[in-house]
Amino acid sequence: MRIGVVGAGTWGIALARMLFNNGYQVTVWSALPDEIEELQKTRRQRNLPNMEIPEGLGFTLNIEDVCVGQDYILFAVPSVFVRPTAKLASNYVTDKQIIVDVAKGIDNDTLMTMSELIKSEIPQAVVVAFSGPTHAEEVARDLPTTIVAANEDNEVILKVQQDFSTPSLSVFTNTDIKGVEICGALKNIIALSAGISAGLGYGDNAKAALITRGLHEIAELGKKMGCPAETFSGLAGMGDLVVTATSKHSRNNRCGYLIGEGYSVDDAIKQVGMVVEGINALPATMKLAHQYEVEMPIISAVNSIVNDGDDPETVIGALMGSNERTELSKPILDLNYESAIIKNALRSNKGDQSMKRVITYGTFDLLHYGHINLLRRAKALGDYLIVVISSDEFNWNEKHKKCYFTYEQRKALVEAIRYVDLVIPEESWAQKRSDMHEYHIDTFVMGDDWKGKFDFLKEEGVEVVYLPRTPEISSSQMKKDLYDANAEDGESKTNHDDLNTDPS
Ligand code: C2G
Repeated sequence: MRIGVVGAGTWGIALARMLFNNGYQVTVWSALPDEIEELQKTRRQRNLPNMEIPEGLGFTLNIEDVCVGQDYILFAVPSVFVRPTAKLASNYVTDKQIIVDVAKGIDNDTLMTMSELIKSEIPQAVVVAFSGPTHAEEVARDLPTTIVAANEDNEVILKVQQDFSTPSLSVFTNTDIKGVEICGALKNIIALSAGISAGLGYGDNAKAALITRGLHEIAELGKKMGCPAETFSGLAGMGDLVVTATSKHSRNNRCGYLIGEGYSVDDAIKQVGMVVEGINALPATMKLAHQYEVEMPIISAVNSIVNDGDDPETVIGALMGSNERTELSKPILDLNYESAIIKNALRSNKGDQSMKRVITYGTFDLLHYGHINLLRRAKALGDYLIVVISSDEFNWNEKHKKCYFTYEQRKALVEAIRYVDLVIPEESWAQKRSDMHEYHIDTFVMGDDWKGKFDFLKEEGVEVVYLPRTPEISSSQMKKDLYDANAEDGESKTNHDDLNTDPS
């Protein structure tokens, strides 16, 4: 197996050594003659002084040598050099040759991820993102490490998993390459924030908060970009974020620390002496947040410190008082439904296998998603749902409602809903008490527009639950909207007729 490594930086060399020791023929390319010369002479990478570069590991200044005839090309250049380097390599890459990219970042001009950038310069290649909690310093010492190989084609990442796994490197696969790369790029910014916080003298509590809420911001952006949530709680997300934001090895963390201590951004970068990808990723990330309309308070805070020169203490302090502070991301309707499912599951786990029977009442005319939300959550409160639908007579005599659909039609519609087990007619207000006994009801449910009206049913030994209505929809609203729309339509039709009078 032959592997060409593009880039002789810390990570490129650490991986090259690992792959060479795994029995592969490995050649490393750099654009910098003095870097190659130093590596060949000292057999050391300056940031990995304790790691010996094996004799058989080759070096070259000719990019053709690390492309032609290689089973894999490993792209390990800093994000800002990915495009020019890919341009350079594109003539030597053959069709479907696999490029494994370890550069993390977002291209500032095009907002492309690194794999998209490489693909745009080398369309014939298959590009795999290789990203996870992988400090080069630890890989250099063969310490146990995990990483994710990501590409839409599962066959490809299974092949990479097989060829790149070693006794100390465990490769996981994930087809969500976009999510993996967004994580890899943005976690560096959160690591900066963790460093700034520590540099300000804040403790682990603040660090944990920044990591947790920082991951939430990244996941929110990813969700808007269509990425599955699992990626963000996975190795490329949570894993890489923890290792970057809490480790002394992390340049982003160290750079942030110096900024928190009061160094200027430029001095902090100089002091770190290596590329700080979190700073490079800021402009593109702010554009993405704007484009996808995602609130990213922590990333915006880092941006204002790094790029607007705002005072770190003031900015981080403002984060604590940020307005939106809830962890409830789902609409309340789903939360009720899910908590009821969990309660039910717990009940059945406790061996309480008795069938829990739920009942609800309504007209259900012009069936809409507000009704469905109600029925779905009612069903979640038990195992069997009975829906009592107002008969035509009851509606007219008692509710003074003229339904669009007859009882039979409304019954057929509601019976077709997968949450509903039985539909019976509601013929009087008074039948509820007896219904509770006749149907052995455990729980009575109504939308909270009826809150309090049926509490008396507790005397019949049932639980009374009022669930939040779906606020924006109602049958009467639908009738009104349809009426108004028809009225408007009628007007426009009249105007239209005028146009048609001219035979020419
Ligand atoms: N609902 C809802 N969200 C909406 C509209 C309705 O949650 N946007 C709920 C109501 O709160 C009610 C059920 O859906 O629990 C049925 O609503 P209607 O058909 O309007 O029933 P209603 O006319 O309120 O009749 O004896 C009780 C009556 O029969 C209830």
